[in-house]
Amino acid sequence: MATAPHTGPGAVTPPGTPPATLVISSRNYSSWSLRGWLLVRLAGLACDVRRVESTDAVARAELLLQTASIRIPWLEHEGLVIWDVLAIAEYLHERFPAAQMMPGDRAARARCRAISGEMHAGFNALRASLPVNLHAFRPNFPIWSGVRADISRIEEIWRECLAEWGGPYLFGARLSVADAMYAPVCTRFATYDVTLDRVCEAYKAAILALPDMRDWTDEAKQEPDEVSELEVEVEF
Ligand SMILES: N[C@@H](CCC(=O)N[C@@H](CS)C(=O)NCC(=O)O)C(=O)O
Repeated sequence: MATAPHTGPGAVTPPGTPPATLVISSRNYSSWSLRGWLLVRLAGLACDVRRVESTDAVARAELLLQTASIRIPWLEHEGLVIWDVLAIAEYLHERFPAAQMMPGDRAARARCRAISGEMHAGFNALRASLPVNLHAFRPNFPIWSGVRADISRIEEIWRECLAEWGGPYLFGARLSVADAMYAPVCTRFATYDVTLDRVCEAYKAAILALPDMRDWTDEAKQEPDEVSELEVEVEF
């Protein structure tokens, strides 16, 4: 399903240029799609968004005709197909340096890459136990010890960045790739009513209040599909 191209104030594509396309799956359930979308918005790239159903066998076969990887999201831009959100982030940062998607300071940039990589590769307990579900609100959800360890580590990462770079975002006043990487964690913390310390709570609130997050969430709430495996209900 395509939506209107992004032509907002940050759009950098010259008029008349065919827009890029970001292929996503569910807005409600897909953390990776959300990250891809935020990265494109950070870059200010005018972009069509095409939503595909990757669990459908016919759709999967069609996808494989268009990209070497079945992984979603992927970005089509100027004849290239780029998949994997870190690759998309690095591509956009390189192609649109004026967007300053990474911090200007070398040490901050190194930290931004390190914590983005940590999110990309880890936090498996959190991912498995608290799936992204923007439709849902599950207060008093049981948080197992492995998930608690992931939450503690995320709070530590956020606290260090917010203390060192002054907030309100991880690297100061400008949003970065790292904020896009952790944005779905903020939605998880909201969905499962995870208690955070004051500093982390303020960061979560700042991310969830971003206009792009609100736009994405509004569209997610209009998506009719429900994936029963992800509608976790724990019984005691
Ligand atoms: N690490 C990948 C993860 C992408 C990913 O797992 N995407 C899921 C959808 S949210 C997917 O494409 N699943 C289809 C499949 O595994 O066949 C990234 O950075 O993009």
